[in-house]
Amino acid sequence: MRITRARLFEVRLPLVHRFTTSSHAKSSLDHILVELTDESGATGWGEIASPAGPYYCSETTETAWLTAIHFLLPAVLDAEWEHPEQVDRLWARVRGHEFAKAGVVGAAWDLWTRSQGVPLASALGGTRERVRAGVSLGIEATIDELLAQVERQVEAGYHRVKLKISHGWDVEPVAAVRSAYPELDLHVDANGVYESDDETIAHLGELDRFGLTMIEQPFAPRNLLGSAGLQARISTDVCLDESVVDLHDLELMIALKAGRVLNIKVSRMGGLTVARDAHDRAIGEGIPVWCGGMHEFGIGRAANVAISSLPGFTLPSDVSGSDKYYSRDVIAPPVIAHDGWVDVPEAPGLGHDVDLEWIDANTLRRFDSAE
Ligand code: OSB
Ligand code: MG
Repeated sequence: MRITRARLFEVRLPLVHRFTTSSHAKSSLDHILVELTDESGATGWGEIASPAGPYYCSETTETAWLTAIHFLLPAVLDAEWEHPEQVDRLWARVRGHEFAKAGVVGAAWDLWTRSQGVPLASALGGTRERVRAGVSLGIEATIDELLAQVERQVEAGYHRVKLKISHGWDVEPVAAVRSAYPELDLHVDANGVYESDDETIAHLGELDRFGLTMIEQPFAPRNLLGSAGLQARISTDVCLDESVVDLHDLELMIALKAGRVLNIKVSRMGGLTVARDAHDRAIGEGIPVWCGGMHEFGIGRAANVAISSLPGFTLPSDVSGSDKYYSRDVIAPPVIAHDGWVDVPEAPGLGHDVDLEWIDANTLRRFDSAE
């Protein structure tokens, strides 16, 4: 297969509900959609879901835009490959920029699976017909507002609720949600905001009494030793997100016992191929995995549904329906959750049509390798 043309669309969609994490707040998102065309004229789509600012990781929309145009697309244009697994090798010399890589390799997987007439999920090794969805709730202004959000998502049938925590917004909101929902599958995500000193470790240990499914990314991304220290002292499972961007990080997590659960984000790990390999490795170690989200538009969201259909994704993934975040998505039909379940499409590729008209109407800037 040979890519003859690549287009990028930087698209802005407003969020239905403002989202606040330990580092920042946002009410609309700008993601870059990648369209690759092969010599037959067939197309495939991927999504670069980088946040705008360098707060989750060092990438930004701007760095992804430039990296894709100057380094990734030139590496794939006119190169010959047989299988999307070979695409990462084309840019083996490019360090980092996982979100940008994930968008381009995602388009290659969609294009290739469409051309083979197979669903993306089964090409990746997926075995489930539907996947279990959970939701992630941001930091709210008050505990009452948080409880209202939890109520809405539990009523919608979601199987797990994750709460963002930070300094001054941790034990109290968790206690309130737990007392209102004693049986809820509940977990927390700190996005690396805490220091791994003894006092903080003791403070996080207070969360043990709430029976949380996990505490996600308590410390800074490179602080795997701190995470191992916490895991040794608390009974709740520690889950890593930002700390694991490649397979070497995963080996480090395993060797150091830095956590017992892995959040596999397709974007953070540089795309579907690495995400699948991380899943295979984690299964071999008995580490349960789930797919984390980056508030993807439908293209990235459909890729998350596909990877979540692999057998090791035994915990609910961040694959809530498009409607939780966007009033109209860039794919048709949108991703839909029924009672907290999302069906894995049987149609080839991502299994959704791209809504070019809506993409066009919301595009801030574009790039076309043919121009
Ligand atoms: O850590 O999981 C995270 C969103 C932006 C940055 C980091 C994270 C998140 C989410 C999104 O929690 C959840 C979703 O996409 O459903
Ligand atoms: Mg996280």
